[in-house]
Amino acid sequence: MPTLRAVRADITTLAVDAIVNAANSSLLGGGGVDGAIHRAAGPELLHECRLLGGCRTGEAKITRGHRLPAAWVIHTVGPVWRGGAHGEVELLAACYRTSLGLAIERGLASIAFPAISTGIYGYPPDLAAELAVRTVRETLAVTPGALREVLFCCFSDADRARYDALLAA
Ligand code: AR6
Repeated sequence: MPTLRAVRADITTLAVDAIVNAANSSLLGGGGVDGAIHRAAGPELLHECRLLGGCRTGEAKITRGHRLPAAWVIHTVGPVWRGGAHGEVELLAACYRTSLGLAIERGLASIAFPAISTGIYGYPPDLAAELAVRTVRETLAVTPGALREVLFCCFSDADRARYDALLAA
């Protein structure tokens, strides 16, 4: 079973095999972590994303990391929070499952997730963190692969504390 760990960092600085991007369905960039990743990766990332034909909510697509320290970027599209009764839970879980699936399929050893959907898309951070940790644990328990480390990349001290508590349980 890979190690699960929370770190407080700008995800664009992490030297892992793959970082996950909380993108939108166009895959053509945006604000938040998506904007930061495109700025750090350089224009070649956008060129590669243009060839992907977008991405549905809950699904994921992989590109090179270009100028990032991470070799790969896994772009996933989280749900917009609309109160919780519109499939948000299942769609957010699918983001973690499909992203891990791509990393495992490629034989990657390390991956870092941001707190998908908890910024501009408004998903309550405590519910999102609980779901993220549970889904990653459940997926890894049933998927053999080379993955050694899964990082939850937190952008605030509050999120870091949340993930530390969940991971200690
Ligand atoms: N490193 C790590 N985490 C970050 C960084 C960073 N550099 N920057 C922000 N976060 P958001 P969403 C955290 O809004 O809610 C974009 O426009 C942030 O604090 O980036 O899934 C896309 O194109 C929060 O905890 O993504 C979509 O249109 C988390 O990353 C839309 O936003 C996610 O916040 C997606 O919204």
